[in-house]
Amino acid sequence: MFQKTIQVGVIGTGGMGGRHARNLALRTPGAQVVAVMDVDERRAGEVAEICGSVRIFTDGVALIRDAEVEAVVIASPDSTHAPLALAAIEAGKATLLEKPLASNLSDAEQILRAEMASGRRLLQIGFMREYDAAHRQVKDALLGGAIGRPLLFRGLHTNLSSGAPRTIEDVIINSAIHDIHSARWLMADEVMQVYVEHIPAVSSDPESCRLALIQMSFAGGGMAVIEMNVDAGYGYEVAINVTAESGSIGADGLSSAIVRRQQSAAQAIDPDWLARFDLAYRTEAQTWIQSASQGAVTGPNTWDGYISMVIADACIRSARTGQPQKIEAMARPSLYDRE
Ligand code: ISE
Repeated sequence: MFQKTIQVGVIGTGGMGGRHARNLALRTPGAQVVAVMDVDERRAGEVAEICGSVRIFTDGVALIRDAEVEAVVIASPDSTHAPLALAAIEAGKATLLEKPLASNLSDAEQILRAEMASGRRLLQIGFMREYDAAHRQVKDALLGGAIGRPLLFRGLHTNLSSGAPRTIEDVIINSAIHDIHSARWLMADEVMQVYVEHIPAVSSDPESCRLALIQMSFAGGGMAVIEMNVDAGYGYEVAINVTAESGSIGADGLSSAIVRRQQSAAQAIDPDWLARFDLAYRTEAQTWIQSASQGAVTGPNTWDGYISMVIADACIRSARTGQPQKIEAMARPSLYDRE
């Protein structure tokens, strides 16, 4: 099944990078983690040890250029994504890049253009929900065509708590970007217009965000509505539903058992995305390694990362101005047609 073992370098060993490193080193046939990078050497050392005493770097670009490293995971802070993605494209290495593609739209466009100029897809973007079994079932059912054309996507995304109040920009670019991608993926269409309203976390600060309501209109006439609640207080939830021409399909994403006792029914809710999408992250790593070993990167691509940023940018403008915003973007280059 695997052509060869792929030697991977992981940049960023925090929660997400550490999880990718462990999954690749311990649970992904065909992958070998050979290097990790973090500015926090102690943290990098801990992850390196779990991965089997691999080499430790403090410079991400040096790791990317290292001859032993054949494929790269970028899971460092968002502001480092652009220079590292550009270095990975220049080095011609298959890369799993955590979302968002970049921390701003102009960097995202620079990455898209650099990859287009290289003539091949090297980046896979970490929209891991595509590898979640419940999401996959919904997608497959829609592709099967039994309930007709999708008309409306509804998404619910909660975070247990936000700690300090988050800005509307952070909430859209860091959290709701997953839902924006899910809506495009499941509706199989591109977004034409967005309208966003939000409830501030701090009533005197309209830049803060407690809850955002995102509406989107698609080119083919479909619609989406997304509730992004960043301080839910009860748990981490991602639920989806698609209403189609002759039926509807959805998944609440809760896989825990329902316990009925004393006239009540209870179901555990995960605390965070690492728990909720544990299996999806493993499948994502396995699929990425498999495609990289065959010399082609599949899955969510740089276009998906870029257009999500274009939509996110319009969402932020809509929240700030109170006005619907049109999506202005180039047509999708054929390099990014999904397999
Ligand atoms: C976080 O950064 C993630 O990527 C999670 O998947 C998402 O659900 C969460 O809202 C983000 O803050």
